[in-house]
Amino acid sequence: IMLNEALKCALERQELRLVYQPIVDSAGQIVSFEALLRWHYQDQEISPVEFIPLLEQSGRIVEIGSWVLEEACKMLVTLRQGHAEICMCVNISLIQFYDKDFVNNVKQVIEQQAIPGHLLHLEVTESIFQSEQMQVNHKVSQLQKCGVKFSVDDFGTGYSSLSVIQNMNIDYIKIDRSFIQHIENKGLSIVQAVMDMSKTLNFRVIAEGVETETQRHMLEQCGIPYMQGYFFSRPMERQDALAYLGDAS
Ligand code: G
Ligand code: G
Ligand code: MN
Ligand code: NA
Repeated sequence: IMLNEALKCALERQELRLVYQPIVDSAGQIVSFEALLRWHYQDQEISPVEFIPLLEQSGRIVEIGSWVLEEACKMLVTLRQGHAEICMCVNISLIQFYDKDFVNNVKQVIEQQAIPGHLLHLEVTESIFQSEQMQVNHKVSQLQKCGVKFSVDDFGTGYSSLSVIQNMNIDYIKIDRSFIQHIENKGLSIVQAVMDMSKTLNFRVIAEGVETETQRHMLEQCGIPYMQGYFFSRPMERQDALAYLGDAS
């Protein structure tokens, strides 16, 4: 309850900020950054795992999510100076996605920031596809018409049936880091199966949570085209991400 009260003022008090974690391709080049929300409250960093559910319960995730989208797109404008084709990945809560103004909100932000739609990747979880498939697919395709890409985050941890997966009209799947952690034993066949399935269903695959050279090497052997994780970089403050991209090129 206390955190809930404090959260109400977090945006006005400028306690919220975004950090950015790179995603690299098979040549090690940075292709995108994922924006991750941080809350600095009374000398502590509160994890999104704690405060996102509170924002979802109160419905304020819609307003905060819209702020995140705008901040991330402003950062993208800066990143594009010198890297015109770099992409920005933004996490979208289920509540935010289901909001009636979601599609217009996204369109508005990319128009205002003059961002080519294909540079914005929205990360959603499998759970959005569990109900009202027609409505969900309609929203997704309306934004895809503007070029916006959709990624399924934490793939493999939800409850999606194979038929739901087959009908997801999305662009990328991010294999959950739990499978990458176990890639040296059982995880490998899962990663291979996801890779095979993705070829048929036309998803591009991102491995998340890559922490070691062994994992990176095994994922490369599986033909995984994109990777993210502490092995490459932790999430960085805005200025550090800008410097990191500058140094990497
Ligand atoms: O960055 P970190 O590992 O602390 O993130 C923990 C969880 O919070 C992850 O599941 C991540 O997707 C989620 N998260 C981080 N930033 C955002 C955000 O801006 N919006 C939403 N909806 N979720 C976020
Ligand atoms: O659910 P989502 O994938 O959006 O979660 C992103 C979160 O995962 C970020 O908060 C980030 O801090 C965390 N993360 C990113 N890379 C790694 C990694 O290599 N290992 C671990 N344990 N966490 C990671
Ligand atoms: Mn994510
Ligand atoms: Na994830």
